[in-house]
Amino acid sequence: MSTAWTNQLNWMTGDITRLEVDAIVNAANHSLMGGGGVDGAIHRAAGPELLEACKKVRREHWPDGLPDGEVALTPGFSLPARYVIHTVGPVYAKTKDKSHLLANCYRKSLALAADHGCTSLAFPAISTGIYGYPFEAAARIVCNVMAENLPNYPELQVTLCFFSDADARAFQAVFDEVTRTTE
Ligand code: AR6
Repeated sequence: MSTAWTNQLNWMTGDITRLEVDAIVNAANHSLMGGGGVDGAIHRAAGPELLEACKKVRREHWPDGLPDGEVALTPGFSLPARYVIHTVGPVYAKTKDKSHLLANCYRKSLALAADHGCTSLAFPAISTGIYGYPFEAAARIVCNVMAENLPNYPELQVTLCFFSDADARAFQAVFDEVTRTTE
């Protein structure tokens, strides 16, 4: 497998609401009405217009709520980012494999960003906070989605924005393992 995609992927520790990128991804919930974690931080930093834009998305496209693994785009309003891509990660369940839903969040966000001409996109660690997805399993999914999809978007640079150095280190370990075995 080609590893050229690794040049399109970076990661850092920090607050995603501060990033000057074309789009940031929000780990939202079905309602799109805001919440805790990164969702709350993004709504606070973007300002009240974001909630209004999310209400419009619900009315016009997803009256029953945004399903797991789906994506919706709004402007970023007061954020440095031009757009917010809202996605709903799966709630982790030991007895049910929801890895395809988490993969969909990443895959569909990449496609939507590219559709809107974005050349820089930042993701938080979707589902690994309140939704309880084990970090290492999620990191493996992220690596696989990036390896499979980034070659389709050669203009796109992706930043994974972790909230702690421990998460960034844990991702590094998974990334090293995945790229070692796919070289
Ligand atoms: N910048 C970057 N990462 C952050 C930030 C930030 N400002 N704040 C938190 N994180 P979570 P989920 C990290 O819980 O698991 C909300 O209530 C956090 O440390 O935000 O997908 C929604 O409305 C973790 O690593 O999202 C949903 O109801 C990662 O972001 C639910 O939480 C994701 O944690 C979604 O849960």
